[in-house]
Amino acid sequence: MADQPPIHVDVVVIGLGYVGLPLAQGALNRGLSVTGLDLSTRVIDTLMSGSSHIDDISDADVKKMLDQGFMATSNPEVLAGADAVVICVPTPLDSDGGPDLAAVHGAVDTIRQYLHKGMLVVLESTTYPGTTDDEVRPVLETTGLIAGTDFHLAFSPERIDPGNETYGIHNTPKVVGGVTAQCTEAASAFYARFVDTVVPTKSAREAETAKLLENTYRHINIALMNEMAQFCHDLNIDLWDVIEAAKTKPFGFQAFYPGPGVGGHCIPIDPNYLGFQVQSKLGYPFRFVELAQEINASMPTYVSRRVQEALTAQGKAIEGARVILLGVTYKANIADERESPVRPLADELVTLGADISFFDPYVEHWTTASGSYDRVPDLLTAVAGADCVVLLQAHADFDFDAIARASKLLLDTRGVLAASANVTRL
Ligand code: SAJ
Repeated sequence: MADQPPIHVDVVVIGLGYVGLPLAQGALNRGLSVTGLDLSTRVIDTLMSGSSHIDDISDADVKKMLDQGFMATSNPEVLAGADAVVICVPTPLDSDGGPDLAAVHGAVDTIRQYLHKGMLVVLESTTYPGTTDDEVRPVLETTGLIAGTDFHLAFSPERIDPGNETYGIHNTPKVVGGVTAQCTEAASAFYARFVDTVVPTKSAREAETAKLLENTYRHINIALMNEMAQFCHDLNIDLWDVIEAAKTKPFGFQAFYPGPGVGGHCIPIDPNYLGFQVQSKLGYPFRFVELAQEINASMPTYVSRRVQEALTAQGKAIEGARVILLGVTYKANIADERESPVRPLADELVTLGADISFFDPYVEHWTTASGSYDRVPDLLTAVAGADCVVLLQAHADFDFDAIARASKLLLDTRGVLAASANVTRL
């Protein structure tokens, strides 16, 4: 119908994944009207049928969102009536390890077609410093509208921690940086409507870089623990005990832990954005990130070597050994398998000739480069029948003591069990 005024909505969220959907939910719960825009008809149909496709939002949550007026659509015309639009699309790495901003560019081009005076545009997708100023702003200003005058443009990093039951959208401080001071003010006022604490930065660049600092900090400190785990084992030092002692220091120390590698859609990926920017813009490497990436990525191979070593100590060859992997997601207590280090571990073990199986309460069927697996039907029976059990994700559903009792040999990569005759730790 021509000349119908666009339907007003406070905010359109582009990208309804683990970042966009909780953001939409948070805004709805503080009385904003929200429409979700996504390219995936599967996501839209799932949400509009009252079901959730992500860990932290239940079906009941989605039904409540629909009752609050939420609508998911693939029709970008909803942007015509939006006071604000927040971009929450994925920013993976491309084949040569640089940032793949295709989804961001697509979202920005869509917004450009509906950009109108007074609109607030916020990018939340993790990216390298300068993206908002140099990649988003110019495209939007081809409309003739000027950022800071006719519309507002800012960056605000997402701080979703999947599975975190303490911190959510309302009580996690929100960093906000605009391409102009007025943009920072406008974006801060927007978020203040549903986030308890808003932290304005000097500009979008500082907000973009703050996110990368947060995740690079984690990435590097995890790598430090992973490297220490290797030489502490060789020096017969119990690193888990070392960490428990060090963390008694009430200031100046935060505990990180070794593990089978670093998974997820953020920690193994985001620091490379900073490394990419430094190398491509300045011509020299961000050495910390490169070293951390190398160490974290080597952990699956290291764990496979530790399995082989443990079997050898029991006079068993890894060739033909039955090895069961417990926990194949990327971290405990969630179903997400993205970038999980357990896949490369499985492939290494298969290459060494092991006969692998898996159990994970969140995963029924699992595929790696070396094969497809169904979850073993009975955990303790499978554990008792295995030559080596590898605990990889310490899901709260596991009865660790029962598993240890049933195991001939168990390699604990998460330090949840005490070392004993049949239990060895990373
Ligand atoms: N890991 C370790 N040792 C540690 C901590 C983590 O091996 O001491 C591993 C985990 O097993 C996992 C990976 O690193 O495979 C990432 O762990 P994570 O706890 O950082 O989990 P993410 O990536 O789901 O969530 C993180 C957020 N986590 C926390 O702040 C605790 C945060 O960095 C970001 O808000 C979020 O990524 C994001 O979206 O950027």
